[in-house]
Amino acid sequence: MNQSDINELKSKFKQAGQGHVFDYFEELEESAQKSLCEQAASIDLDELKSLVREHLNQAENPVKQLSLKGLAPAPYIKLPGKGGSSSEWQDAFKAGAETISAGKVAAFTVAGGQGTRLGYDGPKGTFPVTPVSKKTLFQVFAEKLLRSGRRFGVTIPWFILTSETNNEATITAFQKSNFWGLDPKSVHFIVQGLMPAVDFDGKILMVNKSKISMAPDGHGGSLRALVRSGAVEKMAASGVDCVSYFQVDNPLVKCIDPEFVGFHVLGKSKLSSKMVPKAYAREKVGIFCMQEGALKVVEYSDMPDVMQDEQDKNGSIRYNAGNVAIHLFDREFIARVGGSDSNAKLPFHRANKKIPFLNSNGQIVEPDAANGVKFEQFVFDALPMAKNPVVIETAREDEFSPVKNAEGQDSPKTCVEDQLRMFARWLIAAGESIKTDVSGLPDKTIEISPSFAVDEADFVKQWPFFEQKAPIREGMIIE
Ligand code: UD2
Repeated sequence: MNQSDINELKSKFKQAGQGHVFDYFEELEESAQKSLCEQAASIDLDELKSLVREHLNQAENPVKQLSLKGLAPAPYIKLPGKGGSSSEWQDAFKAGAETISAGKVAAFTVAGGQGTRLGYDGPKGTFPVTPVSKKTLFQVFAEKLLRSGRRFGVTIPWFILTSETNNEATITAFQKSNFWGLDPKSVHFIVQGLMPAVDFDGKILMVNKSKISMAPDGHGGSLRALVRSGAVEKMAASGVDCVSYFQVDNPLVKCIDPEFVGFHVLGKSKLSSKMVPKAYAREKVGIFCMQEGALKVVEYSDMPDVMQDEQDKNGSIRYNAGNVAIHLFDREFIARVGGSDSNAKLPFHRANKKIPFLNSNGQIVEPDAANGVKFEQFVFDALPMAKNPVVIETAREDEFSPVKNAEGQDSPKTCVEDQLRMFARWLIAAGESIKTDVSGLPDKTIEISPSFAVDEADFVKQWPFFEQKAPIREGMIIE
């Protein structure tokens, strides 16, 4: 950046009422000046201005309450054992298997989050999760993709969303482990975008004299990151039409699920999703709903308690379809929502946070209470823009056990136990006997490697080829 570019940048910030960003510019060393300019240049001031107007100028724009008008539970395709049609699921498997075998499906993991709740220092994907060999989340996904690739005779491309803070550490973890046997050329890291944090008057917060306070733009930002990074073009060039999206925190997820792909393709859907029936009425998950003919996810916090507690005529929870953040995106739809269509942008949500900042006396302040706002996009806000959205049911015990908290619910302990129960079910389905308690937890700590089998049906097929079967013993790893 030459001097005239710098002057132009400064004046743009001044005009936008954000001139304070450069208050200490003259006293900075050249390298710090350079990095501040780079940070500043990455900010879309027009976008920020409209966000501040929409979210912070309450006099002009009072907080919009979610309209509940016409809200109804979303329809979904039920599992065969729960009222769905077996033949429909078989047709879906066939269509999905064909699509995957044709190389049209890529995996996409969002792993840009900060993982603060887990209290783990490092990219969440490097957190060990399996019961015996303590494989990390990334290794579990890598092995699932290897196995699915072998099953369908293709190499499945894998796109991983990282953030500026964890990108390098993520890549290092992959390199150290030789990509767990994946072809490094099939793995693509994408750094997600950042948004500036602002105070309650809409002024950009500074971390120090040379650094703007920026935060990842939410998992919804993954769509524009896929476009901006050229990943969508890469997908198009290699014939990928369908992107299997999942979060880094859930090792149970079927990264590549033929039935899900089949329903998506047969339904000509632009964006498909999986639901699990809520565990209890006020479970803290987003809920799939219909409104004015469009599918959407309503966050539990936006849904009044009475509505969350509503029951249908059978006495079941009426708003039952919990969002587990597993989706299939049509590639062209990503291109539209992530870039080319200015009428199809994801909205930003406001989150009030405690954000350390540089005050007007040039001192760094650690606030005791929320003092500022971060802006994030949510991926499920793309749903109302998607044609023919499909929602299918999945069983919680087979596909959803995220690691979110250090203890209690959704913790490493619950996740290990859920994996053990699932492995026991697979062994029992394959004809083995294994002792379990009433919750299905086996009396032995065992592990089935994802490179051996990715789901129950796959396991039942593979099991006859496993040589040292009996007895099922403590610490056994089936791989
Ligand atoms: C999300 C959903 C919730 C439910 C749940 C299922 C929201 C607001 N809520 O809750 O409805 O579906 O997941 O597990 O989404 N991430 C990024 N970049 C970011 C922020 C997040 O990549 O800027 C990734 C993060 O690494 C993780 C995922 O997105 O893989 C979810 O993020 P979270 O832990 O903030 O979402 P959570 O658990 O509050």
